[in-house]
Amino acid sequence: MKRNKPLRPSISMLIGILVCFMLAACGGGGATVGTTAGGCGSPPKLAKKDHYRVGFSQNASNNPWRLAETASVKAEAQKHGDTLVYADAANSGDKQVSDVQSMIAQKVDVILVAPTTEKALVPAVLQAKAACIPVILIDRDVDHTLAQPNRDYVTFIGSDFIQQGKRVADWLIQATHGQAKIIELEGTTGASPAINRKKGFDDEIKTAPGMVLLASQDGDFNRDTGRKVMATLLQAHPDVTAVYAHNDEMAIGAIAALKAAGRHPGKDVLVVSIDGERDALNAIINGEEGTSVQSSPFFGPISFQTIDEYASGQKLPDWIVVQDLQFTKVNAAQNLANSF
Ligand code: GYE
Repeated sequence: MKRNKPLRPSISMLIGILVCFMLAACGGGGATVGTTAGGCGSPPKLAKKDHYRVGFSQNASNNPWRLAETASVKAEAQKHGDTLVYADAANSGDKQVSDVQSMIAQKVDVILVAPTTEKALVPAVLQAKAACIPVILIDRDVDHTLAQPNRDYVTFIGSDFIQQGKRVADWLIQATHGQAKIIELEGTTGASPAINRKKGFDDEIKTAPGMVLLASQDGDFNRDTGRKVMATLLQAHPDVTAVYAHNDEMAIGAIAALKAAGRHPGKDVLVVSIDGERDALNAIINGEEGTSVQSSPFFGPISFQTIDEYASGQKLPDWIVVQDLQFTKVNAAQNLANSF
């Protein structure tokens, strides 16, 4: 009897600790668990080590851009002697959340996430924080009203998508002397590049009254979806003179749809897009595409450099901006060798 008394508080303490841990691991407590119970920093700190176990949650692998990004991250991990825990979410936000949860359960040191959409990955980002694991977002960002850099995650490394859209619009305004009837093929609804490439382009063409947006529809950043959406929109808008696709894959799909309908891409319909993949550079060289603004997929070196800087205690900016080139007839051929 006497011995039981002092034991009781420690059992309940143990249970308390266990519940806390479960909440943290399952993310039931969201951000508050990380900031109050965790005490590991906001965002969580990263202890300096010679080698890390790095999680990389990729959102899909069904196009050259994604494959190039994955290859870049894997190669750099190997170069650093780090262990990469890799998962491909196959375009599913739900799967990507559980991929990140699995990395949390495996207690990796740091997680690189390329989020499907701005909202879907927020719970996973907050759960990693609660479990004291720093997250670095690469290539796509999350919604800042729900999770913030330098608080819930370390930083976002990626291109300026608004600027990309604006650069495409500027090229098109010049090439058409400010007169075009445009179909826009949007990237995956809710993905940060889709939201911001639309904003950058749409805002810029408003500065030229002759630039008319006939239709704008989701093509899911996918070649065949782009082709199908283009074929449908072409029937409703046969007067189209320009196509703006949020990525090269959809542009290549649109070119196929235009040709199938007896149109002449590059002549009666100008096609412009973003990414700089090999097929688009070849389409520029053969005259079927006008321009592609680069969106570099080579995130390996910058991601692992950022991990090292963060572990050294360096204060990082909210956004590490990737600088992009622009490809036209002038430089497409000379950039083929570095394309993907
Ligand atoms: O442009 C596209 C890919 O998130 C920046 O996603 C990336 C975009 C890229 O599917 O091709």
